[in-house]
Amino acid sequence: MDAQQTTPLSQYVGFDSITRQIESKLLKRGFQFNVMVVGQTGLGKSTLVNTLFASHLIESKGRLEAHESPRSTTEIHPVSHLVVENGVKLRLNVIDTPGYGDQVNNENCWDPIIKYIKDQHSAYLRKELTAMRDRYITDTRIHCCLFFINPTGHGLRPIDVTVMKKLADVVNVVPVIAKSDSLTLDERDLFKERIRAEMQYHDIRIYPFDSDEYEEEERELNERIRSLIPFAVVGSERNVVVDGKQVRGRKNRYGVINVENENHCEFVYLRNFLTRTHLQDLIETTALRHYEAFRSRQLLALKESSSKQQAAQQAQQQQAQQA
Ligand SMILES: Nc1nc2c(ncn2[C@@H]2O[C@H](COP(=O)(O)OP(=O)(O)OP(=O)(O)O)[C@@H](O)[C@H]2O)c(=O)[nH]1
Ligand SMILES: [Mg+2]
Repeated sequence: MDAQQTTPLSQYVGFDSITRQIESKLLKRGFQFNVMVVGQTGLGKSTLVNTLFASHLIESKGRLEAHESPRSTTEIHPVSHLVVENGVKLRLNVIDTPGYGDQVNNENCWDPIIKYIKDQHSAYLRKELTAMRDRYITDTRIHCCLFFINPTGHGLRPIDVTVMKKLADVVNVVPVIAKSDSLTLDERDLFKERIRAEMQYHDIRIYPFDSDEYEEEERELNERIRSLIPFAVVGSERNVVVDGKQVRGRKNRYGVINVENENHCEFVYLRNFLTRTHLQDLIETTALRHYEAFRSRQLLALKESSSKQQAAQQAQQQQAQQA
């Protein structure tokens, strides 16, 4: 007898509603998104994060008044925030890091940052491997690392090349040109081109990656994003008034830079990219590419050490028998 029975196609089964089922489940559970900011000291990392997610996620101890002393991030500092938009929950973790590169000897100054990223992977793996694992593992893996480039107009510093390469091995790296209000539009375009060429030359593989798994449409979008990267951004924690409206901006002697104006800078491109077009893919790529690579390396090492242990035990037993 044929054990496999097929339902005639004329009979409606209803599994096509699965997309709605998945969607409503995902929406109810919400998304966990972890972003890290990395770069040289004083490039506006803390400021940009506060601009991106509007509310002051990172305690603003900023130099808002001239007499205040400048704040500086001194430790790796994760801040959690729950953002709700149209009933969709986004659990956002922002990991601010201290600027590097201002020491006489900058060797290995990136170690704590790389260690932090790897530690999140091993914490996840440990939870995955426990027999009584939780139904949902809290995800603290870094999904996106915004890398801040000094707006010198010249190019990348050797230390930036080193740090970016190390980061790209373990996390999705998205480079941005910091404080881009200090460049003219021509300088900015030239600088962007130069950075892209340098990244290619040094074989720094930044996000988004090209892969056959993407649909044609996604590949085209990624191609466009790659031609825009590094996003030239401006950050501000203060509102200024433009045409009677309050906007996020920076006011100087010559006028006002409206952070959200696409003619002024590419802040809006970065925000759309992070929150509208690539949020889910950044999360997925972290799991499928970076975490998977870490996981297989760890499991292989575990297997090797346990087979070494076994071999040693066998040798001991043999020795004992011979004695
Ligand atoms: N012109 C200009 N200044 C900026 C911009 N973003 C931040 N700043 C200023 O730069 C200074 C340093 O900003 P932070 O956000 O503290 O820089 P950071 O990179 O977090 O610094 P560390 O934590 O010390 O590494 C502050 O005075 C900011 O107001 C920008 O886009 N343009
Ligand atoms: Mg800071």
